[in-house]
Amino acid sequence: MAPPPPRPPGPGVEDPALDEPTAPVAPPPPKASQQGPATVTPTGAPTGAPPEAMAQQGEYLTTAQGARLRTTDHALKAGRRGPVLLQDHHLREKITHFDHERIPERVVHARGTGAHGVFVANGRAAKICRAAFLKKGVETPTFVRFSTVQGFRGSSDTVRDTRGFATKFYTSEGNYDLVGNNIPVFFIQEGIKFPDIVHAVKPEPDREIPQAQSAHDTFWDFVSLHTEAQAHVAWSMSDRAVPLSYRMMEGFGVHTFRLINDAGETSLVKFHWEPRQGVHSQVWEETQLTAGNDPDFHRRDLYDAIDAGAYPVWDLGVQVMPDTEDETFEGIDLLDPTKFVPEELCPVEIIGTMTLNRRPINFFAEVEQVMFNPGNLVPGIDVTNDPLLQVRLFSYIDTQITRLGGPNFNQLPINRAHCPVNDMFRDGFHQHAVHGGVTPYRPNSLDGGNPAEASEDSGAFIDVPQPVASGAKVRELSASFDDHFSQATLFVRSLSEVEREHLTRAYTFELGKCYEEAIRLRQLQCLANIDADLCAEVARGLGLPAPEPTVPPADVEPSPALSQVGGTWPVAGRKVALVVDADTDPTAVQAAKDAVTAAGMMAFVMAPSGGKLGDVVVDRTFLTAASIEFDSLLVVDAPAPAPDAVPLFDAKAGHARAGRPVDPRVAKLVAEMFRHFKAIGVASDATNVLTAAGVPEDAPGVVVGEPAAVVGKLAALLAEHRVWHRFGPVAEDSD
Ligand code: HDE
Repeated sequence: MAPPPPRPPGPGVEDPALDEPTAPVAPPPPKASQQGPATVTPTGAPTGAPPEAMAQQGEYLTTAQGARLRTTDHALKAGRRGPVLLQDHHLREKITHFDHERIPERVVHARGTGAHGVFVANGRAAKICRAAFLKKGVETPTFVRFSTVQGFRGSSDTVRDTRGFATKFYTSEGNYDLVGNNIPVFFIQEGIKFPDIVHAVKPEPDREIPQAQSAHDTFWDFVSLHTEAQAHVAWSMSDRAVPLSYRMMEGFGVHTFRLINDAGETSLVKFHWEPRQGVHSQVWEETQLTAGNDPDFHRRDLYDAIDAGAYPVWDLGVQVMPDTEDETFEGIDLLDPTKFVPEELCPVEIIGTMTLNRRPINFFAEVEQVMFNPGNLVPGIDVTNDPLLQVRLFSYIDTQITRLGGPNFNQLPINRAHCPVNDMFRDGFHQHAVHGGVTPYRPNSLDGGNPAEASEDSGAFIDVPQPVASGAKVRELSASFDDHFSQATLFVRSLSEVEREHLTRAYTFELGKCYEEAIRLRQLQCLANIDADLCAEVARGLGLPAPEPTVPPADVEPSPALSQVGGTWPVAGRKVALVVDADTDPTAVQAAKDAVTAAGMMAFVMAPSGGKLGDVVVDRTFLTAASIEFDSLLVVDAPAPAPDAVPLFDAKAGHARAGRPVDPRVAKLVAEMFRHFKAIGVASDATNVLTAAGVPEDAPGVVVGEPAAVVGKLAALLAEHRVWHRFGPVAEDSD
């Protein structure tokens, strides 16, 4: 029988737990890789304190006022067994602060991940743009936040959605924000419709479901009624909306911007971020398994890669188009954000490179509190009259007033400019600056005339004096905005066969989740106007008739640059699982690991249980790892079933096929990776895992041999991302 718990000390008896104060310990220094942005006051003066001094200071626990505390574990009570006293000021400050820890999440793009980086300009933009940070060799600190759009802050990373790609450049002329997406077109042409599309895609208001999904009636109701959304919808149904990682996404500024050079000449540009890692996606079943296995998959992937030194790199490019009076290029209205410019018509010129090399010290302080604003511009970059962009210029400041609790959000360390700021804004909630002087107005005589107004020569931001069209005030758009289908057609016809198959399934899946037949029929009508074959295939899947087009599908030239399939990419940073058994020879494991690392990839040793094999650390166990985590797999040794070690898995199921029995979790792992088109390597004497998984030894992308030799072949397969021809010319992912 267990001994009775000790009695609490009686009245007047000292509690021994309170007798021993804890020994003083210095706050942990920030890791070298986690230094915050330079700390300056909002007037540009150094604070004199390093970033970490803004947080924990000294060795002792204190109140918010700095008084050292005797304990933070016991409230002040009227006697040991008595009520808690209102007098306990520390209890009240602690609970009050906790009560207010949460801030409103972003109304869109609530779920996100951020990292610090550096941008280095190659100077090629200097001929079109006067911005200092684009001059050759200039290095500019950056902070990037990637996000999903529709889900809540706690939603899963791998849902079908557009991804945000927002970059803050801390330039010497002020902060420049490029607040883009991973899809180059947008759902709506006018910002005034933004609340409507967001209401339509967010969980339906009666039951607040589904979470982070577009596969529901209100979304498809909206996009089939507002047919301008159809181009973006086509991208959203493609593999672009299920990226494998944030590292493997393109970014687009979406809108057309106006650049101005030192000679005062202007041009119209579209911004592109091109990942050196390639543009890669998950397959549909993989996204769904990931949402359950690791909802933080993209966040973890980014931080794991940075920690491993596999820093992701993007080239920044521009499509440069002449600034003509009608603001069109090759018949494309450059003010219409539902249109993109194919790279074949206007190539992307690379103007610099960004490397993300540092993760945040504190997620809330940096990723949650960072604010982006398309109106944060620097001399040389200006906006156009795109009616979506114009509304964004209002929204992003406005939303922070609620989200960050007042107008002083620019003073937060992550949002501060790294150049001097002298703005005459004063007071307001959460004012951090102690502004000197008496004249937050100008001109003034009392503060010696400070601050002065800059001229163009001293670096002033000058709005491009673009002529404004005269005419009546109207709530209308020009006729060129009426074409709602041709770019959807262009996108659909530019996909490879396997991508097209994924697209068809996505439409069929999403519309199949709608309850209202009228909505499905209306969207089929839109598909008929985009591409008759696509419409017929989706209609067949839905069991509905394919309608005739109301507008004949456009006769468009495909843009091969839009396909993600058919090239080769660097394999640096790709993840390979090394499957071993509890008694595998550690020398063989180390050799396989060395071969993977030498090829520039990341190796994860996966064994039946944790610990070490000889000197080799086990990174994952069969219980904790899942196929979705890895790009490829190498079975160094076939693990036998170990029923005692797998209490959460039915060890009797799954390994009863021919051959030596195999741990069923490994058979499942191999089967999933095979279905997901991933390259699989197997040691010559471990082919029974293939038998157990039902995978033919001679299937495409399955390599059998000595582990070290297999690694080279896996790397070559991985360079093409997936073995798309595994199931024949048209891919069969399993959904
Ligand atoms: Fe946004 N958008 N947006 N958006 N957006 C926000 O700003 C808005 C649009 C984008 O990581 C909000 O601070 C309107 C296009 C990104 O913090 C909000 C319109 C594009 C992010 C807002 C658009 C974007 C946001 C929510 C139509 C691609 C995440 C919180 C006129 C070019 C930024 C916030 C981050 C965030 C409004 C359209 C990209 C409410 C009104 C087009 C990447 O202000």
